[in-house]
Amino acid sequence: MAIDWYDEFVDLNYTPDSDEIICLFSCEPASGISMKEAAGRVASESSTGTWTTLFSLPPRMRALQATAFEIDGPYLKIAYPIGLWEEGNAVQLLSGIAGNIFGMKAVNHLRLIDATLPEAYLRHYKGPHFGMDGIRDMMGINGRPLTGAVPKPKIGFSAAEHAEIGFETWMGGFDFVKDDENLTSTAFNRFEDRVIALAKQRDRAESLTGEKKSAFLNITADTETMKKRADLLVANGWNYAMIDVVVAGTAAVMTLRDYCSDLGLAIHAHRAMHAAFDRDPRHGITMQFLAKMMRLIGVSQIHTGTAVGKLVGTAQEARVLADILREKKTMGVPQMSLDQDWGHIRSAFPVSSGGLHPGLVPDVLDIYGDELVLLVSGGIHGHPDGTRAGAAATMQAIDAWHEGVTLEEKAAGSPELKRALEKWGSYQPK
Ligand code: CAP
Ligand code: MG
Repeated sequence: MAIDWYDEFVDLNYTPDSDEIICLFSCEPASGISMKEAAGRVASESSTGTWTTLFSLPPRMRALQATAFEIDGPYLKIAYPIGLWEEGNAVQLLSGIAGNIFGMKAVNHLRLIDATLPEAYLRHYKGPHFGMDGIRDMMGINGRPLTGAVPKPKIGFSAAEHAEIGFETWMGGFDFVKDDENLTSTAFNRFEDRVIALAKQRDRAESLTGEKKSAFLNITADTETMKKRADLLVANGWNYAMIDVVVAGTAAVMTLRDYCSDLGLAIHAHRAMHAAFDRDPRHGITMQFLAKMMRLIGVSQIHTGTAVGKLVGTAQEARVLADILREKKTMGVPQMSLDQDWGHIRSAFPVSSGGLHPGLVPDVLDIYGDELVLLVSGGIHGHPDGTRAGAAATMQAIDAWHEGVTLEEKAAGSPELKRALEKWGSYQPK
């Protein structure tokens, strides 16, 4: 008597239906387990199966079984019938295709690389409230990246000090002041105080510059508190909320997406904790899949790396992430991503941040182009002449890239950029 039925979840001649979700995994089977046996186990455990044959198996269940249909070296593709998935519930999708399977003894390593979501699945999601065009219209910014900075040190300032640094950032030419991922509402910098103090400085900067200024204020907390903080943002004239989406969780992001959308708030998604599961190339979940989920749910923008800054991530990965977020139709890159027709789902901005300074701006823009949110934080507050000069130097570096001149050539007529290059040159921090 057969003790298990995993092989019923593998059919290398199977052609998926157009409404099935297709997942790409990489897998290293445990010793004594073939790739085909591992594929059956992954498809089984992420759909209807379990470790043993069952006393009874209603025939209709077979219509819900996933099918491992392609094995190419360590890569495998699995098709999931649409009936497995609750309409509009991204949390349940994760429980299925990114749940138990990572702990199976049959695999030494398993990595969820990407998923192709069919229209039959996409139709239940709203996606980003604004899209990149909507954000640009809201801010009145065209023809260049949106720019922002986090006050540094990343936590410790009072609300008043934070707001003063914000003013200097805006007066240097930046569009946004961003809270850092670990700044929420602390004894020395209560969220309410920061919202109000920064709004006053914003109004000053807007009246002095004639430009729209905004901020990514971090509402991250339990969901009910996040809703209250979103209300406070709107009451003080803000048009963005920031959420640490990985630590807050997919369910919370789904709730706040609709809540913020009703309030007209865009969502800046910080991805802190992502490297706990996306850094090891052999195991976990890629940033590509996280970016796809967050666009699907509907954040307005999410961090996607710099390639040249202090945090891991290659230029190719950054380009793939940018396509997943920005394009109407994403073309898959072998072993990195799958094709995706986004249908009605609006676009989202990639955000490049982490160890950047004016000397690295051209490298980042060579990767992303202008359709980007560029965050330079230590790279402006560490400028020899202070925050405002640092922001100005960064804007001069963006201009240099647009003009097709080197930073050194630009620096000849841009004193703030000159001073930045004297300190950092093209140093790539680690
Ligand atoms: C960058 C940053 C961001 C990282 C996040 C920091 O500051 O504020 O959180 O960019 O990483 O705290 O390090 P600096 P990623 O500009 O001073 O480095 O963008 O890869 O998610
Ligand atoms: Mg930070």
